Amino acid sequence: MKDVLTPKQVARAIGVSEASLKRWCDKGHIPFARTPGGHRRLPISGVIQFLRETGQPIVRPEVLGLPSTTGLGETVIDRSVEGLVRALELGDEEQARTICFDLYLAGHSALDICDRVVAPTFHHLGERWQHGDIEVYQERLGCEITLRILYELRVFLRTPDRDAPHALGGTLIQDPYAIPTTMVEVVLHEAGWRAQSMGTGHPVETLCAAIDDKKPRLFWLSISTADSAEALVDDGNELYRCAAEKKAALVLGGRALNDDVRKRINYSAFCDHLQHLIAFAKTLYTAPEIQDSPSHTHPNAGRS
Ligand code: B12
Repeated sequence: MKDVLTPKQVARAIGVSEASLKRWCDKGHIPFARTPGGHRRLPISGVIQFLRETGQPIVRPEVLGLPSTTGLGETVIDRSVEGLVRALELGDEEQARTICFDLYLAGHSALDICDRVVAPTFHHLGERWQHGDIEVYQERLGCEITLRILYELRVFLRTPDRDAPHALGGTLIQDPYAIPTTMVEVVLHEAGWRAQSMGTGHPVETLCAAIDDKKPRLFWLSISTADSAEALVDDGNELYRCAAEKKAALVLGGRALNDDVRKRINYSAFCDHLQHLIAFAKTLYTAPEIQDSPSHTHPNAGRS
């Protein structure tokens, strides 16, 4: 995946002349920076936002680093789960990327893709593994592919403002589940936060050290598994103490956070889904509207 593109590359990808492309840049439809030599350079995130908002077809997606089948996938979110399950079971990375990126290009949010496509896909894969229908390697390969897709999706999103609040999070020491904490990072980033997942497997002391050092406005803990409810309650309360001291909101979520444990932990918010997290995060910070967003009509509209 290329982070920055030339006008020529983007023009080839969408099948227009370089001159038209440069004109759209100069009119503010696509953001760009100039090299010291004065050449335009277009961040992929701005190009993707332009394509989403205008519905401009992509004729050569591979030029943008997208799967060559981009545009041929499912754009109805609820029908995508089945296809993604199949693609991940087969280890078909290009197909899995096509499904996720087509949904995003069709205007679905990363939030919806995570909550309504990726999470149910993994719930299905878990059931299929439990019933002996798929091998462990298929589930694990599916995780690796999905993590790569989430990192790519993050590159497509608008870069948060420099002064946007910082969010930090991860999982505790016995919890190896990487997808949920990565998804939290992606959806907070989409909501305009400077969000960073620190990954999995942290002793609570180092999470507190991170809060001390980085002073995030929001700290999330994703809890997918716990060896002992007692240890989880102790760690959760310790984390809340550290977060409260630094005035960070502590948000908890994850499949292993059952009612019994939750009632014994202090927290600022508890969320079943990422959608709830974003609703809560908006009470703390709402990203300003983009001033120079491209027009919602096709840039060729009205031209012969
Ligand atoms: C992938 C996977 C693994 C991988 C994870 C690899 C990786 N790098 O992440 C590995 C190989 C580690 C693994 C291991 C095991 N697994 Co496993 N695994 C799964 C699987 C298929 C997907 C997990 C996942 O990523 N789901 C996707 C996420 C996004 O969905 P989610 O957790 O529901 O998250 C949503 C919400 O909870 C919420 N959320 C989550 N976190 C947060 C955080 C915040 C802040 C917020 C706001 C919201 C939020 O938002 C998300 C989106 O809507 C699940 C099936 C399932 N139902 O999830 C089984 C599953 C969890 N595993 C299971 C089992 C049994 C195991 C093993 C014991 C297998 C074994 N015998 O070795 C081990 C145990 C490992 C351990 N230490 O605990 C069982 C657990 C059963 C139970 N009784 O709880 C499950 C349910 C499969 C099944 N159906 O039997 N597993």
